Amino acid sequence: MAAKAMAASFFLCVALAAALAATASVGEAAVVEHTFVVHEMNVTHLCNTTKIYVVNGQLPGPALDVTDGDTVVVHIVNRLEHGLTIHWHGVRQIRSCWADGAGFVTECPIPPGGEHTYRFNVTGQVGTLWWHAHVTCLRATINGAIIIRPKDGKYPFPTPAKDLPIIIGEWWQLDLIELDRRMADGNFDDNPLSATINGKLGDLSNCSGVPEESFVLDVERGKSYLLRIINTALFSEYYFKVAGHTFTVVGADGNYLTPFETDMITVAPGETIDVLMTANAPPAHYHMIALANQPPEPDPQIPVFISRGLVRYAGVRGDNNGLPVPVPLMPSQHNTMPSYYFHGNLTGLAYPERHRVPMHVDERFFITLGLGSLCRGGKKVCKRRRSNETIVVATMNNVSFHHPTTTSLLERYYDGTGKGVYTEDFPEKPPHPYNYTNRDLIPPGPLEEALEPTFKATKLRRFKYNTSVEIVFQSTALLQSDSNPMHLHGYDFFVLAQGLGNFNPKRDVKKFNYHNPQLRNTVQVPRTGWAAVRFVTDNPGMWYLHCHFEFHIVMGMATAFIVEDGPTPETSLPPPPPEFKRCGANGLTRP
Ligand SMILES: *[C@@H]1O[C@H](CO)[C@@H](O)[C@H](O)[C@H]1NC(C)=O
Ligand SMILES: *[C@@H]1O[C@H](CO)[C@@H](O)[C@H](O)[C@H]1NC(C)=O
Ligand SMILES: *[C@@H]1O[C@H](CO)[C@@H](O)[C@H](O)[C@H]1NC(C)=O
Ligand SMILES: *[C@@H]1O[C@H](CO)[C@@H](O)[C@H](O)[C@H]1NC(C)=O
Ligand SMILES: *[C@@H]1O[C@H](CO)[C@@H](O)[C@H](O)[C@H]1NC(C)=O
Ligand SMILES: *[C@@H]1O[C@H](CO)[C@@H](O)[C@H](O)[C@H]1NC(C)=O
Ligand SMILES: *[C@@H]1O[C@H](CO)[C@@H](O)[C@H](O)[C@H]1NC(C)=O
Ligand SMILES: *[C@@H]1O[C@H](CO)[C@@H](O)[C@H](O)[C@H]1NC(C)=O
Ligand SMILES: *[C@@H]1O[C@H](CO)[C@@H](O)[C@H](O)[C@H]1NC(C)=O
Ligand SMILES: [Cu+2]
Repeated sequence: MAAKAMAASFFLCVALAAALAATASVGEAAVVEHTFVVHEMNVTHLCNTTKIYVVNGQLPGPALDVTDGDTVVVHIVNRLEHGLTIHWHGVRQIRSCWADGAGFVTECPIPPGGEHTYRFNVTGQVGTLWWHAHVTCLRATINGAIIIRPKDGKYPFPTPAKDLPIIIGEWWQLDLIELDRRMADGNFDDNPLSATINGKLGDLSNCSGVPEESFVLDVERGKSYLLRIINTALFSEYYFKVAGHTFTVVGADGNYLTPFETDMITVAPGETIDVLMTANAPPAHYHMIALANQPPEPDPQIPVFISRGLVRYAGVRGDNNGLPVPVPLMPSQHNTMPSYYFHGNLTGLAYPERHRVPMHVDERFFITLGLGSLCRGGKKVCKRRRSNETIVVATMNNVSFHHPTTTSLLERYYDGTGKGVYTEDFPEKPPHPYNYTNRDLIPPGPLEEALEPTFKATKLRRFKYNTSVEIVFQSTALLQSDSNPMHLHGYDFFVLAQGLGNFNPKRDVKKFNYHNPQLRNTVQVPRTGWAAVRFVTDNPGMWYLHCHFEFHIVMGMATAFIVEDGPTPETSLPPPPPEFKRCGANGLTRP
């Protein structure tokens, strides 16, 4: 009975939410207001009914459709028995760090039954970003697109007939809160069942021969479509292709790119890629495929994750006029080079106020990304090399980030009570150099034993306002040879260069692109390779920096940057807004 009453009031709320999704004009800029009710929902896939967590009954969740300069107000109603925050991925949040929604970094989770309002401006960005839950695994189903349209309505490319998000994700049968618990306990053996495109598993997945529904994109011959491709997966980078068609890449992470023609795009978790696709093939049906890539053995292997959808031309019979539907030829899932080349071909489209690469560097970081291990049960000595006596963790410069669980770093910093919670000594380089990309570091190689012991700590780094920071991220082969999509909150950085093997300043600095580098919030650091980025600390606050592979976050591949206030109110973080709920409000801080 209680459940029934809950359900009734819930539906009322969803109706209310729909009614509240309103846009009100304030001078030129608008206020875009939404209510997101986060709730449980039963969904059946592959003959199994599973409880999932969604916003307003939608999977993927509702898109925020805004114009550069708008104010966004989102009221969150948490109907879960679990805490969560919502992060506005890629939104620069200039002087609004309080609204960043990074759990335990900028705020404590909204407790079960709790509510919270996020209010922020979208300024100087255009293209595609996205929003997602930021308390661990919930983001697999609690996510949606943020579409930012240009102020003057003009694109630096022919205006598409239509634009739509293409959200590549994963279908998890395992309860996501259970997955969370298992990962926190050092168990990383769980896998999703399938890839998804806009929530659909696609017809390559079936149960007792009944295929799953496929995502269908209906097109008209001669028209062009802006596909806003977003990878929301917890685990994998994806290759995406449509048979018989090519793409013009025009943007990424809410910034324009120099148009680039390709027949395949690659998208890592956290990245967005905007492409134009013109329906210029003979009218027919064409398959689209999203395929997860992964390093080959001896890296631990995951199953093949694939979702197949359809591009369907108007006027073609449902059975494709009796003809076979062309399928795109995909690279081997073990070949990660197409990702390397794809990212290597992206450059920024210069627009004056945002494309000034800082030519001097005040602080320089070289950050290794890899795995390490701790002895179970707090022991000092144990058998290493992926033995069951260890817990595998992830590190940056040999520090595995310890996430606070009852407090937020921003509040501690703002209140001046950070002592005992964090230190400000995140190292600018690894403690001692080694051959980072030596494949013999992958078990059962002989070399990892001495390097894998590590430790957990909440080590941050503090910057003065207006510091020019350079970071070279180095993916290592320590215990595994994954790539690492590194995401910085509150900033876009210039991606100056990438390379394979170990970064060598003598050789590689020459390759830096100061002319038209891409501006990104996420950089895919290639497998056993490196990427160099630069940014200026012009946004005060507490900014999470982490790998966007969920298991790497949970394992500790993270830190946070404190950016101090500048000299004026316009360069300082204002006090928390009135609607901000401090940790401990409602007596609930934990999920
Ligand atoms: C989902 O199914 C379970 C088991 O049948 C049921 O107890 C629960 O109330 C359902 N939840 C929702 C939100 O419908
Ligand atoms: C958003 O912009 C408006 C107009 O410039 C400003 O008054 C307001 O304080 C900004 N809000 C936030 C949350 O930054
Ligand atoms: C259905 O999914 C649950 C996990 O949510 C799993 O325990 C169970 O084995 C699955 N059943 C089948 C028939 O696959
Ligand atoms: C169902 O899936 C199985 C295993 O993936 C596959 O071998 C089989 O061909 C599929 N059947 C249909 C009708 O798609
Ligand atoms: C661009 O892509 C092509 C084709 O994959 C590749 O040969 C080339 O090396 C790439 N360029 C860069 C700079 O990565
Ligand atoms: C570790 O594995 C060994 C051999 O497979 C087994 O005997 C032992 O019980 C395991 N220890 C733990 C703590 O799981
Ligand atoms: C580092 O390891 C790589 C891959 O195993 C190897 O090709 C390279 O020669 C090594 N470099 C040095 C300096 O030993
Ligand atoms: C990390 O530090 C530990 C000591 O705390 C050391 O044993 C290990 O070799 C270091 N690993 C790396 C990759 O630097
Ligand atoms: C930031 O620093 C640069 C030089 O490093 C200086 O030219 C500029 O005026 C500074 N900007 C602000 C807002 O302090
Ligand atoms: Cu990573």
